[in-house]
Amino acid sequence: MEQIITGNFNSDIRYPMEDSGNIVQRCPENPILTAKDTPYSCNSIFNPAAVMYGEETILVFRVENKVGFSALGLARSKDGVHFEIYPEPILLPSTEEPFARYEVYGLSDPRVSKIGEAYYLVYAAYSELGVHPVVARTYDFISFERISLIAEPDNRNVVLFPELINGEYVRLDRPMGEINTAPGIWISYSPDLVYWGKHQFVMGPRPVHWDCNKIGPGAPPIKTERGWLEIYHGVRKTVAGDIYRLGCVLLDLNDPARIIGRAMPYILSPEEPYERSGDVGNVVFAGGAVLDDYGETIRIYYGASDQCVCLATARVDDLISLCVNNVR
Ligand code: BMA
Repeated sequence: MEQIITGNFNSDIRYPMEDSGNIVQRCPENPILTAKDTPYSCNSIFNPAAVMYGEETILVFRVENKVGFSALGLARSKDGVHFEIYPEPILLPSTEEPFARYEVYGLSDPRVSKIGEAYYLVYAAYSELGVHPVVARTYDFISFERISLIAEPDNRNVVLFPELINGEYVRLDRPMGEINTAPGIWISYSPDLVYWGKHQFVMGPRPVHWDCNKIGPGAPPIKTERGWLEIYHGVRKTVAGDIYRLGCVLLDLNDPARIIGRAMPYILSPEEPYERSGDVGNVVFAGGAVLDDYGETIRIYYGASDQCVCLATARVDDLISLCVNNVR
């Protein structure tokens, strides 16, 4: 009797089973900072940048006040888990041109990179003209010198590599536009942090995957022997709203536009109550990562549900294996 086959079966079709397992471990004390810990009035603190400052870990995070505007706050810690918050926000929207007109609606999503002896803070400035990344320099996290507005709108999630590569400053960012409805990560180079060029597309969302609708740089790239480890965020849109997760990719040390490997599964997904619900539920959003144990482990600082500041750790080798074993 003739067999009736309904549908097309193709033995080449793969069902990927990669899993990041327990590579990334949440800090049991999460959330490590909330609005209740701030010495000033605010609605929420989240999306922290992180950097080592001598023996201390410094976080610079987004503070949203009760009017709905954001500025940047700071916290410091000797053990990387217990933080003391500076008595007032450290950076408010500028009142001086040429920056003031681009910052009227507030500042968000900072990242910090130490390059040489200076610390460079990059944040997203909001105004009716759109969202622009601004870079500022500091040596003490008390006074900041704004250097430049480094892209036209709309562009966000700029991370600076922590050293010059082939004599140039290098950044990853995430431009957004009308035609490209699935925004991805680009790279650009600069001799002075003011003039940027040699823009190149690095990677985009992957169809069907957890990062299928939008991706953006997360923490500034971490230098490892095998390449630059970049922890990025990926968004999947669902009928119930967006889900923000974290993934990782390894970029070539000498030519960071070249991908060595990109992990297939996410490494952190909203799971805990503080990640599932908040002002914007189902969001984990990393802005900084620092190395520990002579480079063997990494501390990832992230915002959860646009509400609070959290910490997770991982072994660097595990993240690298996840990237290089899943080249697709
Ligand atoms: C992005 C930014 C982030 C925020 C995320 C989730 O577009 O606004 O600051 O954490 O959305 O709401």
